[in-house]
Amino acid sequence: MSYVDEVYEKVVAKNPAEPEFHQAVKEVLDSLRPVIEANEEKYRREALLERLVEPDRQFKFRVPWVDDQGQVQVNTGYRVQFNNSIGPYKGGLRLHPSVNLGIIKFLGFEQIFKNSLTRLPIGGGKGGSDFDPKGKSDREVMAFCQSFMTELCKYIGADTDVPAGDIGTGAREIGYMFGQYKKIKSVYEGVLTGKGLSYGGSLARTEATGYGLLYLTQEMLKCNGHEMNGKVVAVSGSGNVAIYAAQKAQQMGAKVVTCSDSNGWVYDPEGIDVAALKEIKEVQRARLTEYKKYRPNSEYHEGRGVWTVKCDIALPCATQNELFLEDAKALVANGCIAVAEGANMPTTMDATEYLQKNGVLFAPGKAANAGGVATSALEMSQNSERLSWTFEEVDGKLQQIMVNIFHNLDDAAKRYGKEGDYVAGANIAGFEKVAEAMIAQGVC
Ligand code: NDP
Ligand code: 2IT
Repeated sequence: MSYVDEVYEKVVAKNPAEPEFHQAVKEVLDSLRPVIEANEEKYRREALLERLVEPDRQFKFRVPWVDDQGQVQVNTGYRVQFNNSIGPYKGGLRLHPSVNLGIIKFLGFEQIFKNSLTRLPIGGGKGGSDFDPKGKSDREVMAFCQSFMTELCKYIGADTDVPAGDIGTGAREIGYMFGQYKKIKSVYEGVLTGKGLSYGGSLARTEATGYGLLYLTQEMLKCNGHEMNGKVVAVSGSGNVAIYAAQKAQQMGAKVVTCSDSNGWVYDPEGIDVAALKEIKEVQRARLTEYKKYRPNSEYHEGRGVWTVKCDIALPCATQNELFLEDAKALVANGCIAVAEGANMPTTMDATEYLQKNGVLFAPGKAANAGGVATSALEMSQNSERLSWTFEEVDGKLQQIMVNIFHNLDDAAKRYGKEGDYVAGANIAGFEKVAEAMIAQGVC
């Protein structure tokens, strides 16, 4: 059996009931076949793949807090420190009832390669909790965040592990967590990114993932003879990534006609009103059913259905495994030319294969959504030098990083005879730097 297949089998056997982690590992290992096969004996002796798929360490802890009725609630917290061969662990904190160890491990594993692709000095990690911020008062969210950080603060630090936002964790949650870290440790340091601007946050971090997604998509289109201007775009999700992806797509001259949340989706044939979306989601923290009040000509549908709308470009920006084979078939039948993942692993493996086989340009999340973590790394730089850069400076660096990432994957794919396969390109380019650093640092 090949080394790659052997390692994958071991991962499944050693980590049962973690299907998302298996999926993320399989996609990466399948892409790495040509790289590993070219040097199989060396990698096998180094046990490089075994070391890569085993987190450095993982923490699982109790998070007790008191709700507004005086009832004690208990959630489970996680932090997986996956790989710090190229820099301190870096990755978001997901707060969603579906969170479990397998989901955090899949996200942490993806983060290793994503962070490597940014070419900035950040390793891979991820954390979170099964806490659901939806419907909670600000005081309840604060109580949870303080309890979560009371334990998490033992394992993180500006040069050790720097968490940030993800699903359910935005500026409010980061603020409460930062306050608690500072109170316990008495250290004012850049231990979290995505902070508010008044206490060490970076301009453009809020916009960065969505904007970065569009900068990379535009470069991919340009290199394949297309442009964003005039395109019809379907976006899923209506959170941080979706909102700023829609905004930048519109600034580039495209028309975004959909968005969604976990209850339903909106079709707005005249183009999504981003200001209304921001008001509903960022200010009111309400559901998408409210959107029709702002745009009477739009349609709201219960359930899923974004990918059935005719579009040129699809940007899944909600969560993992939200674009299935049947969706891929609908997109291809409707003439879609490009799919770029704003979320982490939103496209199932069979859907990805179908899109690629049918000539759809496909940018995987670990490249396409890397603008968020890249700008987090820029926030870390600003915190270290105790200075803040202008919006234009940060945004300019972000654009350059996203363009470089695209060319980095494009080149890696070509080097291994896989021209246009940006999934393989991203995995190979991300792996090369990490593998080199791991080997240089010896067996550890
Ligand atoms: P938010 O919490 O701001 O928004 C998430 C959006 O996705 C909401 O519209 C939410 O709907 C929807 N959603 C979440 N879970 C589900 C689900 N199980 N089924 C259907 N819809 C769901 O998160 P972000 O925008 O920050 O994150 C979106 C994706 O982007 C995630 O995959 C995240 O890992 C990834 N990402 C985020 C980055 C960042 O900087 N924030 C960076 C890189 C990637 P509802 O409100 O109903 O739950
Ligand atoms: O998935 C991701 O890259 C994020 N949630 C952002 C991580 C970060 O450290 O900014």
